[in-house]
Amino acid sequence: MPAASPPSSQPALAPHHSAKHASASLACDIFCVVIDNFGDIGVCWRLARQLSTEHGWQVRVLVDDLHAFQALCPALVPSVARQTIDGIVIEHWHEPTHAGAVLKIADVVLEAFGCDLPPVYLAAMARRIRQPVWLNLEYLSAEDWVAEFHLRPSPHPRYPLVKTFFFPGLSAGTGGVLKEHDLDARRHAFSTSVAARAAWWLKATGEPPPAPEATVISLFAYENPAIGSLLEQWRDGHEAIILLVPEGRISGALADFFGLASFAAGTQARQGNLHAHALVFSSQQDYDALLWISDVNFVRGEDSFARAQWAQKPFIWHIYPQADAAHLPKLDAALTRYAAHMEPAAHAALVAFWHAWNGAGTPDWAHFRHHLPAFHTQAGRWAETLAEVGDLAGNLADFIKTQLK
Ligand code: TRH
Repeated sequence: MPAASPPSSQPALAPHHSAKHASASLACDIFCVVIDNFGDIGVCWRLARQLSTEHGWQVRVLVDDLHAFQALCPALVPSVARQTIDGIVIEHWHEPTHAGAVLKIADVVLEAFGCDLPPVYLAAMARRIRQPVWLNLEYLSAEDWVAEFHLRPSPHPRYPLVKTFFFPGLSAGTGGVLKEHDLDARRHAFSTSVAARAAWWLKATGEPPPAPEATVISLFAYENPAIGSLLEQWRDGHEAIILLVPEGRISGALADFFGLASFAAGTQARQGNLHAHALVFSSQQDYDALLWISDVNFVRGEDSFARAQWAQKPFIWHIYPQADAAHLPKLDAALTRYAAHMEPAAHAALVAFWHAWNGAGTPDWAHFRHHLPAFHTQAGRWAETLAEVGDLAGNLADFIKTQLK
């Protein structure tokens, strides 16, 4: 517990929802700093939506970059400092000392990925009559140490507050990853509806669905030196490849390959057996359909990596690169869990391809392609294994209940 209470002559703050803490309608503030890309706000937004819709919490998201947010939530207006979308209050956290339009402390305070709470907010947390439950939501990692550190408390050095570390993970004893209650039902409904799939193709590419024998691949990745070789292999291979590329960091490589000025949404290009479409970067809710419609998914970072697992399709992960190659043990930890129990030849092909896509060697599509049926079986098996960990929002809500008793 804390070493000392903060010196303060200010009055204690009354909680929003004093008496009925453990009741359904908890107030929750999520603080998010966007480091880069879309994963920080992507995870926070998905969690916010789930806590609101499935757990009935009153959620507020304070985020420092509304433009990144708008990319995956098109209803958001970046110039508006405070707005409500789908029942969730969104505030532009415009400077580190800013703590929302009014200083209100929620029952549950989530700081995402180690961002520092505004000092004025932290001080008010300590003054609140009933202290909030304070969590730091960490980045996802499949490494063994995660279960050991999940839910570890960390007393604040000056305030009588305790922060708890909440670790997402892929194994028992961790917080799991986000999965909405209705996700499997939506996936099943889409995947079995000829009309829904045809409508998707028309909207995304302006074309009807491809021939059933074509292999459909979605490509969401950072810049990647291996892409040129892979595009050549797809172009020169024996099967028709339909490549679906949401506009982003890999688009420049597609433009170079096809000799185009850009590979902006709406562009399509063919060479040999490769037919590539540049797609609009969709809303976050619509991204799942791209994973469901594809036979193989290239994903990256954190949130799309998790969604690919729930999509139950073979996938290749471009892990977020870190200094000193700190990401490589994380890549291998994920492979160790995901590919456990695969037969050796398929296992070796998967490991080799993931490694090549992350900088070690040249990806061999024919080798990978040969094992697609095994990867498909594994994808379904793995989703069942991962579901046993429980979904992150549910695990988090369960933990909060234990703290508010
Ligand atoms: O954008 P990312 O590379 O984010 C990364 C990681 O989270 C990484 O761990 C973190 O350290 C770094 O950001 C700062 O990849 P990620 O996590 O998959 O996030 C992408 C989000 O974008 C995800 O929520 C899915 C969403 N998305 C759409 O909404 N529409 C799209 O068309 C696509 C392709 C993605």
